[in-house]
Amino acid sequence: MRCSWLVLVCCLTVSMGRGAPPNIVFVFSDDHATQAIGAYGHAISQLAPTPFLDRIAERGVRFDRCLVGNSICGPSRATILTGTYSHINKFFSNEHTKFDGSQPTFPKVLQRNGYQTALIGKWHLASVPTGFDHWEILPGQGRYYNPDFRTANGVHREQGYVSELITGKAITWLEEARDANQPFLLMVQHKAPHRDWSPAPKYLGAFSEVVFPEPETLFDAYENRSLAAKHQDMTLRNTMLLGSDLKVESYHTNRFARMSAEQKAAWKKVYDPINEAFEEAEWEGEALVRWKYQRYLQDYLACVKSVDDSVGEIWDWLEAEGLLENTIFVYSSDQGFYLGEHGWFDKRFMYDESYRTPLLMSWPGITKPGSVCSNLVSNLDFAQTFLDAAGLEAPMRMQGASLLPLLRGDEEVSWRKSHYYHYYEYPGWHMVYRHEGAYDGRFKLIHYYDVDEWELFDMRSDPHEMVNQYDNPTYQKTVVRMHNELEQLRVRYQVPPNKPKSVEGVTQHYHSDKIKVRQGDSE
Ligand code: SGN
Ligand code: CA
Repeated sequence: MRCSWLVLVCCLTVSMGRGAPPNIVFVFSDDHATQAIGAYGHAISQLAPTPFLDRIAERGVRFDRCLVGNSICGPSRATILTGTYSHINKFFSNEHTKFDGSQPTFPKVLQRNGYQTALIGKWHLASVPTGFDHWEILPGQGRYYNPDFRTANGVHREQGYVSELITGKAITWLEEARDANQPFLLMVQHKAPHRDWSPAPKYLGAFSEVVFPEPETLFDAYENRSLAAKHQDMTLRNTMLLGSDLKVESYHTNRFARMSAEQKAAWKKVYDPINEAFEEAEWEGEALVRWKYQRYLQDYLACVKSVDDSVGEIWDWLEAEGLLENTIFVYSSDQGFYLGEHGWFDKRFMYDESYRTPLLMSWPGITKPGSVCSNLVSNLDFAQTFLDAAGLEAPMRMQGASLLPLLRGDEEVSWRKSHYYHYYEYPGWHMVYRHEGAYDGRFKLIHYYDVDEWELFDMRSDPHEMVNQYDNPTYQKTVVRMHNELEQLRVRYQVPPNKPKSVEGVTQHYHSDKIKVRQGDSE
């Protein structure tokens, strides 16, 4: 225990008038699209309900426009911890970066001010976590079946399914390690529903009979868009692998290396018949894309079920212990995800499905049950929100804003009118060109600066972002205004000038359906 009574008393005094500092339970997942959460009302989620996630929204606030500053795992996590954009926290991309744990983070501030802090699950920032009294993380991306965990004492392997193990560890920490005299921060960070979408034994085949509605843009031909949309390597058609992604065994020889005989038998019982039917059908072209889409969603949504269960179990535990009343319960993901929109999976683009991330927050007595907030909020704001809730000052360098006024339903609050985005990882997985942009809630301006191409979308008339209006004379006033907006955002957030690099000769694509076994799969 790191807190002294004096510190705790100071902390309690600071938050006087708000009652005891609240506990913060932050359940966080990886690549969870809003389309796959019942509370967001999308057709897909109606076929794969998420009752426990929906309960957070029923008791609290559903944020409809929670935007990420950089739609990729490590950078999003670095932003959440530090309350800063990538160019400030220096974690620009997943590749070859190590998070500098010496910088100010919200868990550190909470810890210094009387909070007990714990982190369990996916970390993906390469360095050792700082600011936590307890941590137990998955090395790298982590594994779905029988994963390794890293603690301060080294790495060990555990039998079981990753989401269930993480939930169990979180509840064990609450039961056994929590100090009832201190408020706490518990961060529960799931691997699911990240690629390769391997469901828990109990949910294997949970949706194999369900036919999910296809997105309107499944067969997007990327006309009227920049080169970036055409150049990416993240389509269901070409990039999604039959073996590792879609479980067709003949394309994948080493999936079972980590599984027990029992796990393997459960797996084969479900997938063998699906695969036999697939081999017989000999799908091609659009029919193959359609088959891939259904298989993708069936497994993705089965993974989501375990995350939903996790939320339910932790919530129920807090409620049974009488702790829920003074707990801010938060659910979010590191970014959104494409579930077939534009023919894609993965993220990275500033297009809506991966730019927008789920955010559900409940705080009894503060949040009005069932409220919806459509302000432009961001993962940049999480750190300041948690510190504000604890009655603590945020470090000056943090660049977001506390969501507390919005949680309280204060409609008069002055809030950002536009949001800044910047993606940096190129060349890299899925080959999405670097880009930055500004979004004002209706118009989105995007600059792919390595190829110097611009896009302007009118989200009101074109919510699926299919028509670039940048050169359309009708939109020229908006183009000028959005250029200004982008410049102002760059100044406000102290973004250094971009240094365009030629993309010529960069032809390396990471995937191909012809590759039967993905790199790094074997053990
Ligand atoms: C892995 C995935 C990619 C994914 C990145 C980043 N490939 O490399 O599809 O974009 O992670 O994801 S996989 O074949 O190994 O699954 S992130 O969530 O960590 O940003
Ligand atoms: Ca992710």
